[in-house]
Amino acid sequence: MERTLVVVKPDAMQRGLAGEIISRLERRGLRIVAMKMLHMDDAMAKKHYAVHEGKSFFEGLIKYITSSPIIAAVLEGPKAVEAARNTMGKTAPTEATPGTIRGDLALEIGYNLVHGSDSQETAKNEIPLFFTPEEIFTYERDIDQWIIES
Ligand code: IDP
Ligand code: MG
Repeated sequence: MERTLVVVKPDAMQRGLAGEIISRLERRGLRIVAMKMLHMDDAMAKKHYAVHEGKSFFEGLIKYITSSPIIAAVLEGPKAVEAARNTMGKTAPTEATPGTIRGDLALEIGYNLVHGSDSQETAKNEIPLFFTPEEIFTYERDIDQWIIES
């Protein structure tokens, strides 16, 4: 089953939107298989956002993501990467469709509330930065028979 990394970013934590964000992803049908609260330090932030190093917004992005504790989670489901990113909406919230997390709850690209892996390959690289294999659970929910086609 496909997995994706989700991060409830500092602005979402400060605005009390953690429950709302996780709830939207969970209600979509995605299964929470790992979750923790942590405060990312500089080194971890730079590793997580290494692909953006050198870009104009990089320093601001590192300052933002390390400015408050965050919640990291691994969500699982069919096409979990695509499902999570569609539920989040486009990176720039003003371009995100209403009904998405960013389209409903955010305005600025630098305060877009949530992170989601952009491919299965990215997810495989991002997840181990936040979770050890022991922290990721393998289980089924009774309701999965009504969400996931076998
Ligand atoms: P994503 O989070 O939708 O995958 P990316 O392009 O990977 O978007 O960018 C990572 C994060 O960097 C964004 O979510 C946003 O927080 C921040 N970011 C991206 N572009 C800009 C920008 O132009 N200005 C400020 N922050 C940006
Ligand atoms: Mg990205």
